[in-house]
Order: sequence, then structure tokens, then C-alpha cells
Amino acid sequence: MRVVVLTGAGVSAESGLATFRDAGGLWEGHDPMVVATPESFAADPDLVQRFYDARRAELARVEPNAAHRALARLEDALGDDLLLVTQNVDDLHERAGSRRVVHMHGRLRVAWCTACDGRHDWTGTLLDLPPCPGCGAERLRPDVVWFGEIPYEMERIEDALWDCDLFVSIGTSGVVYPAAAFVQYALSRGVTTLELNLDVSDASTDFHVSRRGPASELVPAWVEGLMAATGAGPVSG
Ligand code: BJW
Ligand code: ZN
Repeated sequence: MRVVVLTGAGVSAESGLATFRDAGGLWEGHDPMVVATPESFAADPDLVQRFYDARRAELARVEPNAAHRALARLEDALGDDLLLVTQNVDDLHERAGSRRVVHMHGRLRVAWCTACDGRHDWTGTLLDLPPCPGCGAERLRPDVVWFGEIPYEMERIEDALWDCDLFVSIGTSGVVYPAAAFVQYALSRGVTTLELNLDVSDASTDFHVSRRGPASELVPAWVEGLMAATGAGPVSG
């Protein structure tokens, strides 16, 4: 069985990372929906860099939760038949053991040089214009996808959606495109669709099945059920 899983901020909420649109999702009075644009960065780069510096630093203080770990177990069982697409810029899926992860909105721990187009692992601050390790230019920004920019690896994601048997959306509000359209794309291909979310989302009625509850409970239960139903166990070798 080929499965595509899409995760959003809700999968990392129980690790202690704030979501974007739930109560408490604001940062120092700034709406992330406003901060996350190239226009905001051009107008006030320090404000935007501080926003991402703070979130990058926070990653060192959080750990993957049971939902991340369950998805890593699912990859152990399904191997290449699972594609995990995340909108999250954190690295909690990888730290739980997932390897086939597409970060369609980029990664916090990577800096992108807009002078030479190089990408560099980054754990510290980007605020004081550190030089690019590749070309020396002081033009590093977080390697994240803002509104108006094109998400990463769209062709790979569309190919996987085109070819899967099951699409599962976990902890995302379903308001940001193109991810919000994946369920429609999957449905048009006759794919079975499942949503796991704490609450009703904008897209809940689109799914064949929509379950309510915390990701740390719903995801392990779904993964164990799927593995039992398909007889999938850890892939050896
Ligand atoms: C739990 C839980 C628990 C909580 N357990 N669940 C008009 C119409 C249609 C589209 C557009 C339009 N105007 C503009 C657009 C396009 C625009 C867009 O979608 N805008 C909308 C707002 C209208 N999109 C873009 O610009 C994108 N680019 C694009 O479209 O390019 C064109 C193109 C596409 C494809 C091919 C070719 C060309 C880019 C979008 C970039 C989004 N970037 C951000 C910031 C990333 C960096 C950062 O992290 O700061 O991505 S915005 C932000 O939203 C972030 C997230 O990944 C994304 C989605 O948020 P998410 O994950 O859903 O979080 P929340 O907070 O919204 O929801 C949390 C959910 O969890 C809730 O449902 C809770 O219930 C649940 N939950 N606790 C389970 N314990
Ligand atoms: Zn450079």
C-alpha cells in the first residue's frame, strides 16, 4: 500500500511548538501570517530574522512526540511506499527517525544565501548578517517558504499523490495552498483520504474519514491499525 502523509503544525504542538492559527499562535504581537512574507523581510529584515532566530533556538528545547515516532515506525514498515510531506520547518520528524521527509515549506536549521544560492546547515543567529560560508556575501535568510514563494519539491509530491492508495492529513488547518488542495487532488485520483486533527478544520468535510483528537494519540492508533491490517512489519535490511 502506497501512503502519502501530510503534516502541519498540529503534529508538533504537543512537543511544545506553537501552531500558527490556534490561540497563542502569535509571536510578540506579530501575526506570523504577516511576518511570513518576502515583503515583510524587505521592509524589516531584523524583525523577521529575530522571529526565525527565536524559533530556531526553540528547536533545541523540544523533542519529538509520540506522533512523530509513530510515523517513523510506519516508514520502517512501508519503506519507499510512504512519503511524508511536512509543512513544518522544524526537524522533529527526522529526530524521531523518519528519513523520507519532504519539507515543502523549507527548514529552520538551514540558511539560504540569496547571493550564491547556496544552502548551509545553521543553528545560530542570522540577525547580524553573518557571511555566507560559500561566497562571503552577507545575504543569508532562513530557508523557509513565505507567501508568494513556490513550495519545494512540488513535482515529487504530486507524483506521490498521483500514485498512492491513501492520503492522510495530520494537524493542519487546511487554509494554506497548495497543501490545502492535496485532498482534492487525491480525491480526483480515487485515493482514500483520512484527516487526523484536534478540531474541525476548513477541509474536514472533504475527507472520507475525519477523526478528532490529539496527534499523540490518534497517529499511533492509526499507524498500529494500518500495520495490523496490512500485515506490515519493520522492513529488514
Ligand atoms: C492539532 C493539535 C494536536 C493543533 N493534534 N492537531 C487565495 C486563494 C488561494 C490561494 C491563495 C490566495 N492568495 C494567495 C494564495 C496562495 C498562498 C495561500 O495559500 N494563501 C492563503 C492564506 C489564502 N500560498 C502561497 O503563497 C504558497 N505558494 C504558492 O501558492 O505558490 C504558487 C505555486 C504553488 C505550487 C506550484 C507552483 C506555484 C506558499 C505558502 C507558504 C506558507 N508558509 C508558511 C510559513 C513557513 C515558514 C514558517 O514556518 O514560518 O507555512 S505560513 C504557515 O502556514 C506555515 C505553515 O506550514 C502553513 C500551514 O499552517 P498549519 O501547519 O496548517 O498550521 P495552523 O496553525 O494553521 O493549523 C494547526 C492545526 O493543527 C489546526 O487545524 C489545529 O486544530 C491542529 N492541532 N494541536 C492534532 N495536538
Ligand atoms: Zn553565498
